[in-house]
Amino acid sequence: MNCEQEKEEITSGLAEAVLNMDEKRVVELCKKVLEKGIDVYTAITSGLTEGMTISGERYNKGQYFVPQLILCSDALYTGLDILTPHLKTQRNAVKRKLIIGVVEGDVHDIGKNLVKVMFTAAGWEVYDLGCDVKLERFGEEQRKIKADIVGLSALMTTSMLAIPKAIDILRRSEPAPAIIVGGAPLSDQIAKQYRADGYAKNAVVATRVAEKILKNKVSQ
Ligand code: B1M
Repeated sequence: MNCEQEKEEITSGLAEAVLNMDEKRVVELCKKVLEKGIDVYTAITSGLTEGMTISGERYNKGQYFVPQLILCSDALYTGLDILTPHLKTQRNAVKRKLIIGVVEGDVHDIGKNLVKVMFTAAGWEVYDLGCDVKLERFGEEQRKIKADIVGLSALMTTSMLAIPKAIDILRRSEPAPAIIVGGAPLSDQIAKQYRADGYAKNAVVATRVAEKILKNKVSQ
């Protein structure tokens, strides 16, 4: 087996191990990622995250149930705990600040946690408010932290209705941040309708969306 094949096998093995709820295997493979100098970012995005995404799809199809999802997420977090400290963090001259949280009524925080990992790797200072965050809190934290961007996450068609309300609160806060939104029921179109500054389909593109918004702000 050549080196590329081996890297590919370890990465897809990570996805499989998350999907199979196999924490022991996740630990073994994460150690291999580090030993063999495999890109940690790829191992997280194409390995661990991919496994969690497929487990969600299995749930949608009625192939997995809540207990399996919880075990899959345990395996995902075990892997993130090992790999995240080794993620190459970009050193930026100016540290951008992000506040992120899942809106009230919603406890789905796996996606939000992955978005947080990506912003941390991109050199941002991240303030994580957690999940089921009372909407007023976004405004209160913004007044204290003065973030460049606030990220709002929602995973349900019911909880996403809180997003435009959170946006109203944030628009009235001083200084008003740029706002990005994400989560499975959202789309570019809904984000525009809610008057967010940007929408990110997944954790990988989220940092790019944020950087682009800030660049456009400067050039305006
Ligand atoms: Co629930 N759940 N769940 N759930 N759950 C969904 C969302 C659902 C679609 C399942 C279904 O019915 N098919 C459905 C919502 C239906 C709707 O829209 N109305 C649902 C439901 C109904 C519920 C409960 C109400 C079930 C019940 O109790 N009857 C309950 C809700 C509790 C509550 O929130 N008040 C509930 C509970 C749970 C668990 C606790 C068991 C668990 C969550 C564990 C946790 O997060 N700590 C869970 C899970 C795991 C899911 C599914 C299966 C998977 C979600 C996930 O983690 N995906 C989900 C169905 C599905 O999506 N397939 C479902 C993997 C993750 C990597 O992807 O979260 O999409 P995702 O994040 C992506 C992108 O969306 C994006 O980037 C991430 C990474 O690439 N992204 C952002 C997310 N946030 C972003 C923010 C950004 C940018 C990008 O910028 C700010």
